[in-house]
Amino acid sequence: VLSSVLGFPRIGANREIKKAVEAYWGGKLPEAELLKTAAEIRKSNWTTIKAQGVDLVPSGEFTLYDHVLEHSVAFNVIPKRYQGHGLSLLDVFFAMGRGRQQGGVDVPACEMKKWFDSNYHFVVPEISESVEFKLNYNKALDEFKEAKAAGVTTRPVILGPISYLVLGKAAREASAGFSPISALAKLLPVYEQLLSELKAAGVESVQIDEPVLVLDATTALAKEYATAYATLSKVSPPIVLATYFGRLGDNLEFVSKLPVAALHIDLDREPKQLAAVATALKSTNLLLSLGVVSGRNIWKTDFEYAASLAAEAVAVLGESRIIIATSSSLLHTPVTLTNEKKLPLDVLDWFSFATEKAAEVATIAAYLSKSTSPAVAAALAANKESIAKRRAFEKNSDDAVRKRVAAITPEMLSRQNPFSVRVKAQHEHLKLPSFPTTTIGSFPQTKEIRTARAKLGKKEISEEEYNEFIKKEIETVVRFQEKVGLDILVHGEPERNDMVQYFGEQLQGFVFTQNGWVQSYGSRYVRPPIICADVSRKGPMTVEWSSYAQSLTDKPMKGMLTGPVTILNWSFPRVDISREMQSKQLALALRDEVNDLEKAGISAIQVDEPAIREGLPLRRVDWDAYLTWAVDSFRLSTAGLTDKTQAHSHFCYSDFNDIFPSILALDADVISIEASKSDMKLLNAFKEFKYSNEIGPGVYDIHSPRVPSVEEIKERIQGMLTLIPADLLYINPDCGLKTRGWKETEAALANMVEAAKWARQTFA
Ligand code: THG
Ligand code: ZN
Repeated sequence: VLSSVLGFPRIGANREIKKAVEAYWGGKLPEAELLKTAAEIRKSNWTTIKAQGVDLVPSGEFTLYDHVLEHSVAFNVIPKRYQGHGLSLLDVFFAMGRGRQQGGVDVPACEMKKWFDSNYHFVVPEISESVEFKLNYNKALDEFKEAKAAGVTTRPVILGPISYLVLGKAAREASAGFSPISALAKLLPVYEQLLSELKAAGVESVQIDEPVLVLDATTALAKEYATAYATLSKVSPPIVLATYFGRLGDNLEFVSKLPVAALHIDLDREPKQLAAVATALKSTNLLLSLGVVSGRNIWKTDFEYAASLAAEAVAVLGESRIIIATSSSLLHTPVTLTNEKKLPLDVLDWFSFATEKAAEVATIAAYLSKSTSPAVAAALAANKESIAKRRAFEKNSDDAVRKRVAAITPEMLSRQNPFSVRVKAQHEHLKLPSFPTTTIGSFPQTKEIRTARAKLGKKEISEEEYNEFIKKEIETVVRFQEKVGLDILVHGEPERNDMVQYFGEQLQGFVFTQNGWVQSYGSRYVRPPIICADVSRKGPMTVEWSSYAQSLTDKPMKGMLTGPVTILNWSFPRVDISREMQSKQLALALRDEVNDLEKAGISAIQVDEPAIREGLPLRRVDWDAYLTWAVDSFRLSTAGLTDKTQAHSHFCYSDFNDIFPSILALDADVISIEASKSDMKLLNAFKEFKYSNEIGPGVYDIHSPRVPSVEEIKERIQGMLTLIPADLLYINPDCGLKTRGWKETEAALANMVEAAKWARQTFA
């Protein structure tokens, strides 16, 4: 039984890649040095995975920004606006990822979207009839050779043609009704070239990722799959077709007939699909790759359970046709546990990060191969003991929390009066002009802020010194907002590392890592906290800072909280109880915080739910169950407010035309959404569904350092007014400002306020 890993984190055990990439962007590291660091990390990844005993080591999935963007650049899917500036291909790549405003070049970034239901973002390919696919470079081949030279024979990984096109969107210049999938016939020859080059180089098998095979809509693409893989299999090394994050469902019918060498399925997410898949493959000669080691969570794999699943497959297909694998790429897990020095040893023993997961697939495969190695026997025994201890701990529920969840009543989910009544009380109370201006909450997280936090962590400064520092930062942010003329202020969140980690660290039931970084987009990483017990609030979490900020100004100060669904989605959740239970526990903790903020005199409270859309199940039949508890959780956390206090919420990448009724059902008084990169199509839904609460679609994109002009913002406001009534419109950026520098923030917000003043004169 062979073992395999589908992909590995890119960051490096000590964040080498993040640091090198950011240094390169800052002009502090030459390209050659950046590429050298990248090569070192790749080599380290390959040798690490191999050293764990893994048979099939991935290559080619490494990237300095995003693997989908990498694919676009390699296949020459480069929009015209990034061409002709005399940039190197590497700088074109980065310009597409993050925009560029330098040396006379001024281009915004391409759109980013969430990678399925994860917190990873990919750069959306822009396809049109006029795209000329060609191979600018063969990354799969280059890195295969590079690994070989380093002594590791790898299995190259590439994103499949159909997933690539389906994840793309029609470019602006495409004709109306153009669908990227119609470019398949033109794209396939380039894949043929790529794959035949791999074959010529002696590649033994290639992993082609087709994650869209777990989506409902893919059923309509059976013919495209048949054609594409018939074509590719003729010239390719044997293909391992990888699916992950969900179940094949009905798509199994055509997938099992594709001319590939192996099929990979995700048994972490969907163990129940195993029987059907094994049966469907019985009459074929395909191998079956079993994704039993989670690529999405950090709990140690229960070897006995994994082996029992594998035994089921072996019974149908025989041992020689089984591969033991990670469920997906390990991109979504931190690099290694060895850098965690602060977790209690008994807790540390519950987890596996990417490196440890590589060892897990190897051990499970050895176990199934009836290995007699003492090391394998020892690993099995240790696993059994560790799993038993964790299960024993998980039985210790917090009775008070469980009782409180059981006692949630329908009244607790509804505000006292409908929005039409509340809005009057709120405008009177907050004294807002038309087109109120606000921001999403965070202000630039400067080097000074990060340094102060790091010093506090190392006890180089006292808590008092740190608090004084934070107070000064808050005051700076408040004075700036007053000066620039914003209407609803924020305190800027200098005390927060991350909007989820910060709450995780203050809530009972979480543990957190020192170095558990997971890529979110480009060079940006997060450290998801880990939920390991029932969740409750130890005491007020944000009240002191918000009250302090409010004491500095007569303008309304918005309190800032992260919503229950988002905390859950951006943490590593427990797997022994349901996500619904965890979400409701979080909601009750937040409800207490919301009520305390109101009591402390805060009259606008934002409960952010940027992750509500990404948590939506990939299959439609599963939507209702999720949306019901997700909406209830948000309402539970905000419904304790009186009429005069505004409940705000914020959503990123608001691709939520599908879940519109649920957005309405949240009954937030004001929502802000990221619409600036989605070409306004989203706003149509607000018109269609007659959204009647207040709303601030972002008037500019904060993910790029580019400063939007007043004219540009006015145009956007004008566009919005064709779809949203003037009395409901708020003016704000499309997301928090923490990744921005002060200089561009000041300029952009000044332009934004000026555009809002113009709107008041022109439309009020
Ligand atoms: N927190 C979490 N997930 C997120 C976001 C978040 N997912 C979606 C969106 N926001 C992603 N955006 C960002 C923006 C900035 C950073 C990370 C994700 C970021 N990270 C710092 C870095 O990489 O240097 C590290 C921050 C820290 O010190 O903790 O700036 O906001 N969970
Ligand atoms: Zn956002």
